[in-house]
Amino acid sequence: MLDYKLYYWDLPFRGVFIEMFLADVGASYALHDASEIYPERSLKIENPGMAPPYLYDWKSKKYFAQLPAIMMHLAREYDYLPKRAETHTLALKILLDCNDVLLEITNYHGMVMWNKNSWDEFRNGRLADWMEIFEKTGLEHGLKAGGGYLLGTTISVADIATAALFGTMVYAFPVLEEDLQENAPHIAQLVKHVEARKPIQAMLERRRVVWERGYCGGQIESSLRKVLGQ
Ligand SMILES: N[C@@H](CCC(=O)N[C@@H](CS)C(=O)NCC(=O)O)C(=O)O
Repeated sequence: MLDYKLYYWDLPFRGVFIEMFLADVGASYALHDASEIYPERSLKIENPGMAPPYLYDWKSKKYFAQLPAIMMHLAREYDYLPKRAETHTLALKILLDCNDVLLEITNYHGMVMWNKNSWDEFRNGRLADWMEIFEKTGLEHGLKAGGGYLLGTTISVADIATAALFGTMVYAFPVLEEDLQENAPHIAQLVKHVEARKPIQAMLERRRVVWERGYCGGQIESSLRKVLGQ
């Protein structure tokens, strides 16, 4: 019997957060195409959600939507949340930050395509600021040269999410590796550290055969590739 069903597209974007977490804790899951729920059944499932990813938890026989909520559900189940009130709250804040970055890099669900000016402004402004926010948070709470984690001395859901966010971004768009190194060198190191954890490494190797360098898909990914010259 499997532990979970994950409904998502054949893309890393939001799904990779969940897959990295499930790999790290050794949970078993089946991948289902998001179209099995979205859009026709979105309102019919228990705990309805607007859009993928959807996680079905076989133990509770419940569906969950909204990436940060899914990550919190898993983190609680597998004890991947910091114990102290401040860092516990920060773990949720980091998940929400990740989701904001995903929304911003897709220019709010691809409402408007990127052009050189708008992208350069975002890349040198808010994207750089986001990277610094993660860096500063890590340095304040546990990240050091050569080791440590974002919120202390043990891995938490915040580390998996941060690695899923920036690791996927720089894998899909290698020119952004320099931005990460410059604005958040300790986060760049954390990404490598988390991606090198054996079960995560094996999962990424397997999935990247399918995903290749894909990111969020659609016209917005094409416009990102165009402005980045990739
Ligand atoms: N806030 C939601 C966003 C969900 C979302 O935008 N899903 C994308 C794929 S990553 C999708 O398929 N959207 C279709 C839609 O919103 O209609 C979450 O964090 O899970």
